[in-house]
Amino acid sequence: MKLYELVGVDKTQGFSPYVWRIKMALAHKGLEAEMVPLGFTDIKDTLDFADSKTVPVLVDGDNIIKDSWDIACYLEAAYPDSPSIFGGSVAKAQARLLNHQITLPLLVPFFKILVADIYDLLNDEDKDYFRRTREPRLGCTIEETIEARPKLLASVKQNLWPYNKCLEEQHFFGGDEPAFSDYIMYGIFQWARGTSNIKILQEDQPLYKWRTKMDNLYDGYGATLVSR
Ligand SMILES: N[C@@H](CCC(=O)N[C@@H](CS)C(=O)NCC(=O)O)C(=O)O
Repeated sequence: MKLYELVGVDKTQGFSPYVWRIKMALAHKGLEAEMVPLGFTDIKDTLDFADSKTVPVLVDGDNIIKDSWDIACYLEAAYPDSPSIFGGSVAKAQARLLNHQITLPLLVPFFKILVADIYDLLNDEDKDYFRRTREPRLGCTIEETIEARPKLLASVKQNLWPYNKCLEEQHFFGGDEPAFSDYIMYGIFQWARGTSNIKILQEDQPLYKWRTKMDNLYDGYGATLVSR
């Protein structure tokens, strides 16, 4: 099995939130994949065979799967005898909602908070590509996002409220045990950990304690990503 992931200059430190979901899902199922590190400008040509412009892409024998949600569904169906990633069809339906729900309140502001630090991790060719593609989306230069960080951090903290509240009442988003909903959320915090030293969570928050539990899963797999 091969999993294609996104890296900067350091090819050992994959930082894509979408790839981390799948890394955790593979660990959940006790599966191992060979990681294939790609820079932003490698993605298009390398993943042409998969008809994908983004990572993650998973190759499992003759099966080529793109998009993190579809990869999770594939793993669940292809490996029914190992622990369920979703924990049942209702939980899967709810994870699908979470997958979309986090986009505007979390992924978008996280991206704006992290974008300048992500830029710093890239090689020169990827830096050019990243600036050219991201600045039109941001509506400002990468450098100008730094000024907006305090405001964005305040809105992220507010948008994290339901997730903190939920974790006051249960151990994981999956309930008593971690499930794909947890990996979707954890991917966002891995993205932040691997790219920036900005502190997003406070020690007294349920999400902070949950992240520590997530770090400790599967022999501390998530914590192998170096904090910036
Ligand atoms: N919906 C996709 C999104 C994947 C995605 O956006 N991946 C980013 C890395 S975090 C990517 O490969 N971007 C390539 C590019 O922007 O050129 C999924 O869930 O897999």
